Amino acid sequence: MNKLVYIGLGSNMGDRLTHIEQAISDIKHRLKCEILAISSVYETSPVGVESQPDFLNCVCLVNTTLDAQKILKKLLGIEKSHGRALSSNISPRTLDLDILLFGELTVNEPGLVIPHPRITERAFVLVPLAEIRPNLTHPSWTLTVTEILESLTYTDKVEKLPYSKPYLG
Ligand code: PH2
Ligand code: MG
Ligand code: MG
Repeated sequence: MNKLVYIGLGSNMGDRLTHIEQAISDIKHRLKCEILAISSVYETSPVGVESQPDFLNCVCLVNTTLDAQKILKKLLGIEKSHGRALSSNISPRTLDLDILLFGELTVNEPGLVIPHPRITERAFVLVPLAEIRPNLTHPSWTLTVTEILESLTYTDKVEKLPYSKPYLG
């Protein structure tokens, strides 16, 4: 069964833009999936972690037949190939790949919770998501992604890189 999967990408270490751009290509090839949309790349202030460099974040939407655990495994493999150390979840990272949504499914397994539990409170995820799919919703949400974003009060920086454009298919 084909599934629409939203993947969040983040980098705040090394050549951030190269990590993000290369990761999109890695996702396409290693997941053997079709990429349906890619948001612009945003520079964002770090949320929930102290004294770290700004992140670059974006979101991509893919069409895949793989199951969630297989995708997770492949995404972890891509993170590793970008030199990500698995030591700590709160230190700067060359590349972080998170499954945000997996079709309309809800998954609650060790190491994998979908929808990603903090999507609805993170502007650095909601802004790029709303850019590519403004009317997106999920059975566990009562609002669309645009409505969630509009109801969120945030002061964190989420700034589109000036030359960055979305790919909308
Ligand atoms: N990821 C985190 C913690 N904080 N802040 C921003 N701006 N962007 C991220 O990708 C991010 C974060 C943990 O994965
Ligand atoms: Mg993350
Ligand atoms: Mg992660």
